[in-house]
Amino acid sequence: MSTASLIHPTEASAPGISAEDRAALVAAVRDFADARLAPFANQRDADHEFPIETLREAGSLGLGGIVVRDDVGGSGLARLDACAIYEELARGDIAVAAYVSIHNMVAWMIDEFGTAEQRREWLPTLCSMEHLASYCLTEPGAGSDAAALATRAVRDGDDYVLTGTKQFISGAGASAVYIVMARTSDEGSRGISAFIVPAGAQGLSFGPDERKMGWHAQPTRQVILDGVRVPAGNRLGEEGDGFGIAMRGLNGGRLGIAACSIGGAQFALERTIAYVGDRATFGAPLSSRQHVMFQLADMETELQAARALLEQAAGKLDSRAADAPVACAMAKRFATDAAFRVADEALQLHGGYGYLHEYGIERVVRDLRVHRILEGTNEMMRMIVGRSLLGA
Ligand code: FAD
Ligand code: 2MC
Repeated sequence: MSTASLIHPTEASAPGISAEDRAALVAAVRDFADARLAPFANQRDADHEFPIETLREAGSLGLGGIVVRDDVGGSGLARLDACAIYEELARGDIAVAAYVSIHNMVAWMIDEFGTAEQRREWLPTLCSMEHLASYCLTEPGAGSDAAALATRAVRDGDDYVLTGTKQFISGAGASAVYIVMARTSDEGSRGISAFIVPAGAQGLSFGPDERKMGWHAQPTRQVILDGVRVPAGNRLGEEGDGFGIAMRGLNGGRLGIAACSIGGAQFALERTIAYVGDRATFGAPLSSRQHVMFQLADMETELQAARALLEQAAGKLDSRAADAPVACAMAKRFATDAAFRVADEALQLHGGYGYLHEYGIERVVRDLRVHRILEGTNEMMRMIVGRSLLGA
């Protein structure tokens, strides 16, 4: 089967394709990552290059609307399939894979909560990645406490007028579509609505590209809304539904980030296995030392455990299980912590060479560090799990 036909299954496939088809899909995505991402990852990191043309190629393979229904150009796959795809992409380039995951989160939100008209208007070009998307929840004064957001959307006739500042927005400036969570009343999390804001809207501007530790291959900017007028038809869901929409988007987003972490760490582990076979100290290869062997065994075990937890959470989200948000939080916390540890140990096993840019391991460590912070910090993930245990 060709890549395109794998990613665009001919029959409605949710809640997933067969294990055999998934294996073929994973192989096809791996080929794409090997050819179009991995060879350029270090240079893109050094140059801070956001590879928009490569993203469009990914879109043409069906990676722009992985879990979006196929009547608007989506691939109609399940979360389990999506996680396998993100993992493969991240073996090639974590920052690019993570952006693909964020773009897909936005596309899913429009698919799930949009009207028929909104789906037809926005999704075909998002699925092809001709247009890129950003998710705008965080503000300078509201990160973990997302419901404290202060951006306002005031109804004015057939329009809403949005004013406020969004902080740390991935893809901002390059994206054509922004989902903006804004306050339409003062009722806490129930006073928030979601809006589709197109690039080019008057009053929309962007801060400078933030200088950051990792994720250099995608831009992070403030999104500044100064009296941005959008038609009421750009509201996603009803007034007051915005926080729930944002949170449900993040359930899938957290799976995506977890999968990217596992993929990045898997790359580092594979590099390390090759390295310790080659590198000799005190007259013998590093791989002959039992300490090193045990370390590799633990790294592999941690990644397999993370993958198993992730697959369990993806299955729960696919089947719309009541405890899916908790399972997604648990998987995100565990996988991002485990993968970061594995990447750090991979760097240590490379000795001084691990610290050099050309080996690609220090990039993995830098890129994975932020996965423990964004899409909900790992402390917030513990809050979600802990509250469910205590019934709080
Ligand atoms: P804070 O909320 O101020 O937290 C600071 C620290 O305190 C954290 O360790 C936190 O876990 C801890 N903490 C907070 N409250 C508690 C508590 N009650 N108990 C215990 N510990 C607590 N956001 C978007 O909306 N869209 C994006 O595209 C996006 N992309 C991002 C890209 C990058 C590179 C980065 C760095 C961030 C991005 N974010 C984005 C924002 C990200 O989601 C937030 O940074 C994150 O949610 C944390 O918010 P904060 O930075 O305000 O930290
Ligand atoms: N799935 C579905 N619904 C959810 C949910 C989830 N994961 N989390 C909360 N809700 C609902 C909840 O059921 C409640 O619904 P209702 O009003 O019907 O009762 C409503 O949302 C309010 O929930 P809480 O009372 O738990 O709200 P609280 O203000 O206490 O929020 C917390 C708690 C920590 C869960 C939330 O603020 C949070 O997730 N913070 C982290 C923010 C975050 O993840 N930001 C990521 C930005 S995007 C990013 O970083 C990127 C890189 C793209």
